[in-house]
Amino acid sequence: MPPTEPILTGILPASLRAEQSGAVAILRLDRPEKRNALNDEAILGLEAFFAALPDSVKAVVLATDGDNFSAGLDLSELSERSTVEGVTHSMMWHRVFERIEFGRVPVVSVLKGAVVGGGLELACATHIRVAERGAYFALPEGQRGIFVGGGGSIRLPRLIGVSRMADMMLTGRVHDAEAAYAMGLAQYLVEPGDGLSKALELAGKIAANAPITNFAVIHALPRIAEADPRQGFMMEALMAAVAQGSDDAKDRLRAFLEKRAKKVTEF
Ligand code: 1HE
Repeated sequence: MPPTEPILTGILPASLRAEQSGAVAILRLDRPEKRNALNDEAILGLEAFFAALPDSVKAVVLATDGDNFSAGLDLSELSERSTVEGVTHSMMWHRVFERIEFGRVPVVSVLKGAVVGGGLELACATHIRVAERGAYFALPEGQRGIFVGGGGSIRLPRLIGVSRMADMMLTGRVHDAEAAYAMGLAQYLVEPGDGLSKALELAGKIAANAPITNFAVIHALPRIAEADPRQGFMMEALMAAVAQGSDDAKDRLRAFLEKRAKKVTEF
């Protein structure tokens, strides 16, 4: 792995820090004493990070300090909020998480310890989730008398279905990493402590893809998947033509035909 350099130090709050290693940026939630509970400062810090991402970054790893991914919404900020403030607050989370999901580069998250409430919603806004054994997944909103507000009702049912999400919210059910992996909450399951290295390995591969392919996977694929199939087929055809027409695609296809590229089994 290339050496890491701190980046964006001037714009990140104390609860976040970022470094860059080659074409991969590592953003860390750094408030372990509060289990990386997400206060407004952290959410706006995430937004600032993705807005200011250097052009040289081609993939991001979202990791955390301490033993947990995130305990979700910082409950100490919740109690005095009016209804209107509550709507505005939720819409702020939506804006920031959309910036992650529909940003410039793919994001790989490293899930360990608590992946709870808004922490799980944040994880679901990333593109690839690597879960360490020992991670646990829950939506305690039901028990706290609140509701998800970070896009969870949109993103979680796509991954696990409405019935499993309803069960988590109604009963407070906690899923271990193995169950979460089996139901599709995470695409990778690794041993405790191996999450960051796996995420960096994956981010390195992603960063080496043609930018047009990463763009298509982030921006076109989810829209096509949710479109009326008649529109979807057309969008797919157009996206395929745009990608195939790029110089990058032509170079890569030529490299394969001239036996200079890796085979599928060698990636
Ligand atoms: C917090 C938070 C938090 C911990 N907001 N301060 N999320 C929840 O309902 C989860 C609430 N947290 C917990 O159930 C537990 O903290 C955990 C199971 C995640 C971790 O337990 P543990 O034993 O490792 O830590 P702890 O001793 O409970 O917490 C350590 C400190 O972090 C403690 O503060 P301290 O000053 O007493 O040391 C906790 O108060 C603090 N802490 N979690 C504020 N969440 C957009 S809508 C999203 C809606 C939601 O996310 S709802 C789910 C909220």
